[in-house]
Amino acid sequence: MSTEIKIPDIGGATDVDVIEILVNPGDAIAKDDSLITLEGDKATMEVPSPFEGTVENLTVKVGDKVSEGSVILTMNVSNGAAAESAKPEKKAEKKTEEKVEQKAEQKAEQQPQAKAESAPEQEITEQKDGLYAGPAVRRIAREFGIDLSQIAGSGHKGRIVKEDVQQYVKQRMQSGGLNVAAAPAVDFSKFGDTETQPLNKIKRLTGQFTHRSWVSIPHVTQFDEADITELENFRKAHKQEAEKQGVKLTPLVFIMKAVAKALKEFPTFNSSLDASGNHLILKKYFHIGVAVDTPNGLVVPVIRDVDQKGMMVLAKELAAISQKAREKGLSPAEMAGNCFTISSLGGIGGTAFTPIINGTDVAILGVSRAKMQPVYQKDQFIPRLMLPMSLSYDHRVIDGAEAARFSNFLAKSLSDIRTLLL
Ligand code: CAO
Repeated sequence: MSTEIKIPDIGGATDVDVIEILVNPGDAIAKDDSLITLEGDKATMEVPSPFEGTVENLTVKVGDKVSEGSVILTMNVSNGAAAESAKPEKKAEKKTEEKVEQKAEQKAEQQPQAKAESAPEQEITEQKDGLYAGPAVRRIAREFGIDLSQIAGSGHKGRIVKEDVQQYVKQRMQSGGLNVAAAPAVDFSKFGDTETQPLNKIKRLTGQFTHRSWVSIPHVTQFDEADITELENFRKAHKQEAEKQGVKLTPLVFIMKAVAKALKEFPTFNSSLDASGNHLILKKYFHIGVAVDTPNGLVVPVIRDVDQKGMMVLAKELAAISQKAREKGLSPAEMAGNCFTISSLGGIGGTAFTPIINGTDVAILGVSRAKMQPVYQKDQFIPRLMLPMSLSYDHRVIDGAEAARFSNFLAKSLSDIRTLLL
């Protein structure tokens, strides 16, 4: 018999948010199984099924607002249950999170031998994911982006209790901060003259971001070289012409273009992990952050849609945004939305370095100063201009072989200028 299942008496609360749908069409439901979870101002509550039967259609979705009497779903109610339903209906019990938790705790304490199948315990703790955890614990996990399946429950029959979640968060924070003792305060003036200067805001923020990235991302750096002899010839040939248009054509512009091409070829590099760390978000746009050295410290403006822009446009944008970064400072919007970052120290010097991944990126390319080197080709050493590249990547997302392929691709693109210009 097809029956509409409605929101029972929820203590007069109205327009309460539906935060979880716990069943799907076709699911066989026992009486008192939880159907949906609601979140009011003060509590979360699960709505139990008044009957046994099979779910036909859901009429609510996450984010809907419901009140007493709103239809949640239609259910094909089993015969026995239908007969049962003819009896005076037991008023649905309102389960605030405190009540539910308390009930479960009391039960666990009073009846340690209670069977796992016992109906009240299932009603309170088990849901579609097969994990035993009450609504309050689930809500905390949701708020902190925690995957409950990662937590071993210490409660009765492996139930996950609030303390388990707290302990998990504590452990994660400690491992994130490496749980090392704070550096001792040293009075350096004991050893000679000193002067104390406060760190400016940019340096303090950069410190926080790079520290977080350094301790929370397993970095690996892949070193490689690109033969940019042809690229440099092309650049020099067009430098003056570009200058007439007020544009400074540096190797970085070609590198940006080659990176956008490589990101298209290797989509994993154009992604971010979500907050839970269990999903990869692949981006369909190609915005590249470029580290800029300013008198106040390091900032990373983002050049948008690099794949769609020509060299001259990119060179103009890079010059304008790095000048703004140095003279006026950047707005948060100008530093947001990066997919990948390039840190070029090529104008200054060095042979290689290990760049730290920027924010939610999964990789960063460090570029050092190109140098003429003897390269063995066709049975002889010939002078070629070689560009050192240092690709740091997040090993949770990218494997070494993939990084080596990305790096090879990048080197090949840079060594064949035609592929970049086409
Ligand atoms: N190899 C050899 N020469 C290079 C080169 C390379 N890899 N990269 C740049 N050059 C040359 C340029 O061609 C230019 O020479 P010419 O004037 O003769 O053409 C000169 O070095 C200066 O370049 P530039 O630094 O003005 O321009 P750019 O486009 O290479 O870089 C910018 C722009 C904003 C990235 C750069 O000025 C900058 O701030 N770099 C520092 C980034 C940084 O601090 N990274 C570290 C982050 S971690 O702390």
